[in-house]
Amino acid sequence: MLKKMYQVRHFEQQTEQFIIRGMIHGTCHLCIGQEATAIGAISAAGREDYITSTHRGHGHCIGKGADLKLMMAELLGKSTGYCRGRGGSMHIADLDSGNLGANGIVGGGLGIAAGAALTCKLKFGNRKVVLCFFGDGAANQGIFHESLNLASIWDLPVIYICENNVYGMSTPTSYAFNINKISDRKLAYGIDGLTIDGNDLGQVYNTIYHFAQRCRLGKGPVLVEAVTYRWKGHSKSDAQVYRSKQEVRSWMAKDPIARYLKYLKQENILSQQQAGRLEKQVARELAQAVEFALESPFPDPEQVEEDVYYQQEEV
Ligand SMILES: Cc1ncc(C[n+]2csc(CCOP(=O)(O)OP(=O)(O)O)c2C)c(N)n1
Repeated sequence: MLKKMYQVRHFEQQTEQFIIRGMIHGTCHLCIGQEATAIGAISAAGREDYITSTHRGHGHCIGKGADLKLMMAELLGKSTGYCRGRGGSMHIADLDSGNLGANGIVGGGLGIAAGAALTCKLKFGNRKVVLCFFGDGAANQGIFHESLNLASIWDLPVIYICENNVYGMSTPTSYAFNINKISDRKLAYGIDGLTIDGNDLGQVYNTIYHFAQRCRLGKGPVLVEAVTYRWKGHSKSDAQVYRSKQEVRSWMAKDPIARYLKYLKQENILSQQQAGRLEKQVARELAQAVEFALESPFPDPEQVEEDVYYQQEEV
């Protein structure tokens, strides 16, 4: 899990550099600071389980085992990327590994998750579960209510994971909600759920592991609110006038990676040197991904319409 959190952090830092250099076209949302929620939750579920992601989805994709080379190529619009360079940062999907897709529509994954969970129930007898990630802003979309209600009445195996990173663009959750805990909305749907510290990898892992077991017993969906924070602006163009530097610094002091490292050291599981070696290994992997992406060709403009329209097979 530490390696995966390093992968997310390094991938995002490199991405930020590409953004600054104007090499990423379209928008791009960084999840630095939120690593523990994505990695803890996905690591707790099984390889055969599904995820739906968001516009801030690099951590979820890496958690599900995405190839950094293909991810970086996609971000740079190259033909070797996950969507052959057509999707960019917000549209990385890998159906083979159970990643049902990042999504540019706020709340878009909530409907997909209910559908996928219905398949899990009918086809796999609840053996597989769906982890549905969404932001606090998405929890105020109509689809949130429809998806949770349907999943509840049909006992679908979905773990709804609301990543409350304190803002929906520039709107603080304290303004957008009249409740203290987003997980309290579980009451409206007759399901279980709770609010956890999304920067505490162990807490995220244990919570999702527990609920995944419950889902597999056919006990229906749950709503987990993971409280975390994005260190960077909402997207490429965000002057961040809505928050103070001191607030950002106070959350940076709760760095989920540093916190997990401290735990590993305290418990004599990993030394400082071992952690350093692991981080260097990740940096090397990322350098290879960057090299691959930079050397890859852009898609041929002649093929721009390929895969956009459905091709009816001849009968
Ligand atoms: C349906 C829809 N409405 C509005 C937008 C524009 N938009 C993009 S991100 C965003 C804020 C989302 O906030 P949240 O769900 O809390 O996720 P976060 O960005 O904090 O990770 C908005 C309004 C969109 N992409 N889709």
